[in-house]
Amino acid sequence: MNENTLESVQQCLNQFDVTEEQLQQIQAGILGDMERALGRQAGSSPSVQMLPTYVRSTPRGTEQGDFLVLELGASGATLRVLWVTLTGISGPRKEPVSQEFTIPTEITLGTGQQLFDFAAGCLVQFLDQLQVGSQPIQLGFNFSFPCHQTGLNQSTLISWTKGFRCSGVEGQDVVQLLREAIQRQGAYNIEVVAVVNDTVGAMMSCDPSPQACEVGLVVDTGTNACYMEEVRHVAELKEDRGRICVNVQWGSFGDGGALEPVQTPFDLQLDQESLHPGTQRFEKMVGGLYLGELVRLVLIHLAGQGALFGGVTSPALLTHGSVHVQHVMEIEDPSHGRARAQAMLQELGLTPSAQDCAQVQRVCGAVSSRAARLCAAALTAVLARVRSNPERSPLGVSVATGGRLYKQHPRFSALLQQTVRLLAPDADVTFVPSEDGGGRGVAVVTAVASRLALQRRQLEETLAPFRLHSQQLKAVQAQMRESMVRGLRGESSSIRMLPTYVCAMPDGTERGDFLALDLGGTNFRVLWVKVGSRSEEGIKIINRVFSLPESVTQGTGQQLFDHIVDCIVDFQKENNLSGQTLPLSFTFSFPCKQLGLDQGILLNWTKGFKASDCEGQDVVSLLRAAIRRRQGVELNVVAIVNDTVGTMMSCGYEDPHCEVGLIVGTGTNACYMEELGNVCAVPGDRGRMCINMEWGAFGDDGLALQEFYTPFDLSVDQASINPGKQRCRAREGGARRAGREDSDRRGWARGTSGCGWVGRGADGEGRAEAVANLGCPSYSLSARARYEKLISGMYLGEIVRQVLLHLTHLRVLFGGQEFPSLQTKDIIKTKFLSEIESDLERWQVRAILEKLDLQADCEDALLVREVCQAVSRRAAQLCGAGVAAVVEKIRENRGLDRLSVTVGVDGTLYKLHPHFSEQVKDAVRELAPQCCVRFLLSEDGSGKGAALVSAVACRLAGAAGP
Ligand code: 0WK
Ligand code: BGC
Ligand code: BGC
Repeated sequence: MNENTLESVQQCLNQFDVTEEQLQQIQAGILGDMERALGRQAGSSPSVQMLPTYVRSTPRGTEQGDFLVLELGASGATLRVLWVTLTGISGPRKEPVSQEFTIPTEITLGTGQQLFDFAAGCLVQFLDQLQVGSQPIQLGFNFSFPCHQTGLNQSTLISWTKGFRCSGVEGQDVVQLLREAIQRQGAYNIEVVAVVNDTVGAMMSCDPSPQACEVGLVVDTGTNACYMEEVRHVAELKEDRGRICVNVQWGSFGDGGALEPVQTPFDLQLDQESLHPGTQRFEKMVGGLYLGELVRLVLIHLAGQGALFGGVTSPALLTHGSVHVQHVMEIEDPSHGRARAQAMLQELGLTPSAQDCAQVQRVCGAVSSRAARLCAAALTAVLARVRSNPERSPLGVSVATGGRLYKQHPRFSALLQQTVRLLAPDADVTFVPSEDGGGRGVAVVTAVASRLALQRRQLEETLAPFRLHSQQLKAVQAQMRESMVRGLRGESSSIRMLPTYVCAMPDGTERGDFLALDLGGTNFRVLWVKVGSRSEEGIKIINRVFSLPESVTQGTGQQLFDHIVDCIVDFQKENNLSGQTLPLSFTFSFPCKQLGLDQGILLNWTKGFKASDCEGQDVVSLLRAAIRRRQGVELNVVAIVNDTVGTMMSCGYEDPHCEVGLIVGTGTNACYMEELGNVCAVPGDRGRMCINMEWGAFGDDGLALQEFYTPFDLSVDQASINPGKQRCRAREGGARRAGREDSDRRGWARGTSGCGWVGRGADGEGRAEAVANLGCPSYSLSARARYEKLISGMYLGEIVRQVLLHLTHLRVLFGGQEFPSLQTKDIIKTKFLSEIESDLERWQVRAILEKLDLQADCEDALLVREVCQAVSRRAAQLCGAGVAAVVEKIRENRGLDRLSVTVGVDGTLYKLHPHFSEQVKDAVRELAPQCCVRFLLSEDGSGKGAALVSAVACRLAGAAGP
């Protein structure tokens, strides 16, 4: 072979020579693309994809169990099935059983269904031989194509690569497609629990000791890598702590033109004639599927120049794909390569000379060397990312290697490693051959995924009782309606339906200055309310919030009311009202049996209040007594109002359609304008009266809500200040009605049929007896408030805590670590739910948990959010069912087809929770479709409403305010 020929061969092969500088540019190009892709910066179009794999830790070696692994696409048109037994840290290592199947071309280029049916068929064939019986089998799917994963078991194919182009798969979840194919086989109970890229399988198959691999490299028909990245750098995940394995998908590097400086005409021709022109440019210079083709194109070129085979080609040589990577690898074998070259060329119908064979070897060498060096440049870009993580140990990096080209090519791995040392001299890299082609790694990921799947099932089982469906809500609505009617009739009912003696809404003519107290919500407030003309001054409010220490709310009644009077006096002083006797309205947000506007017998405390000597007493008298005890103070208590009534009045001042008051705060309750004719406890049947439902106790009679009470709710109830000790000792309606006939407003209590009313100062039992004798179908002092404990802010946090404790016990949460703070009652405030359920990123949720000394990872944070969402959503739906029952009652009272009504609302849970109010509205829309319900948030709370109640009373009584 003459010099010219050799020269023209050399000239041709020089094109495959990539300089160190070019390699560094490629390394920098890939690193730049990696960072842009991680950042998901708008407008940037990086050519590597950086796909999160949801593998969040390198193998721990603790995984155990038998797993089925299906490998598709790692080694060209073959499919491999493996049975892998993981034996944990201590168990003896078991070699996987595997079988390889060749995929016919008509399948790799056919429909997706054909491909997945073929795969499922291979699984059955394999399992038939293995005789695994009918036990449930967990499968890990090693799918070596670019996929966008949203979890370990959800993966959408972005685009086919290598020799595959099945229709109807791109953009689909390949796990679902495989599940459907397995179902079509109907042979085995196989659960697909994880989908893994082959690079991840390679990385995870490495032994964690002495050092876990943090990079997975595959060079087979295709090429790619993955590595452990800091999760905070992966923009699409919005997390701040921990690591996640990222599938680089470097095969597409250069699809934007970055490789043009090193691409040869052979690369361009190969790409043009490939299955996916214009894509996977880097892979087409490195991957085994293409190296043989590149060699073939060079041989044709050199033959065309007369530099080889005497310028003769053959049909076989001119045939696409006739030279394989296997040929290349064998030809480069230092000892047998030359003979192999001859054999191959003869198989291609050529008559090669010895020089031809030597040149062919050089061509193979040039093509594969470039591939190894380019691959090294890409790998050093990945190593740079791994080593850029400050929190990472300074130790070297272990790279798991896989793929037939890397493993079997005589020089590829050595040249690659040599080039890595050249390009990253200070990177202490260890190359670790992956086991079983990554099959073990896929089984490890499957083990992790099945543990997570079990946790997900346990979470779903735990939260299932909180997920209410409309039938259940309709039942609650109907039961609430029934209890309302029974309550109005004075029959046994858990909903007391207490008359409030508020019979009219404000009409804007009210005037005057009023003092108002607002007790029973989060804050105790004293207010000075100036009611002016609606068109001019409107209503001006000066108020002050006063703290109510537990020693007062759970002390004696005298302490409580003396404290209240102290606050009033302070307020009067601050506002130069001392000595003025303004009408005072008392918003007292507890169940009171009102005997008049200014007389209300406290039936029982709720919401953590427990002041003694109050239940069964007239609260207004207790306040007046405290005023009397405070020398020199004159106060004219004219009305006691429930906060629902205050809220309705306050909103009614803005919107005359407002006829319902709703509170969802520390406690929950509602009131509404009922036809007087339906209120058995109050004489008269013309006009309307506002009824304080006290719906918090709904279900206390055990006739409703039973099915909703989870063990968590029972624990909260048991630990609450008023656990459900007793059930209503109902009296027949008859007796009650008897009492009513002969009573005057005050007489009601004095009815003959046992409606005696106990003087003040009676002891507990007597008091219970007294209340029972009060003729109201209510409960003894410590009613259970079942409905309230499923809905209101005082309890939601505790329900969440109970559920979190349970999930921790199940090791679903916090890795089973039992944090002392989670044992602490009331440590989870309902505002915590509101924060966690607002649109916070995972890391922000994690930060909130840390404030509670709960060390959580971002997965935990997501689970905690799901628990909060389930608990608050149930509360909102149950509350919505209650509102639907009320507005439907009003609609039917008025015999209307459609009702438009406004509900005045207040309460921190309704106002501050990000989704609660909308969920209540959704439930009302669904359960009361014939009602058009507007929810009007109360400004200034119910203190204003209470003042309006006095103002209306004064207006009705024809007495102007002082
Ligand atoms: C503000 C009202 C007050 C009511 C409270 C309920 O002015 O009367 O008791 O809302 O909401 P909470 O403060 O319990 O969340
Ligand atoms: C695929 C990668 C895969 C690589 C090695 C490429 O064609 O896009 O997902 O990891 O081949 O098999
Ligand atoms: C009380 C009601 C009050 C509601 C909202 C409940 O615990 O029994 O009277 O309206 O809380 O504050």
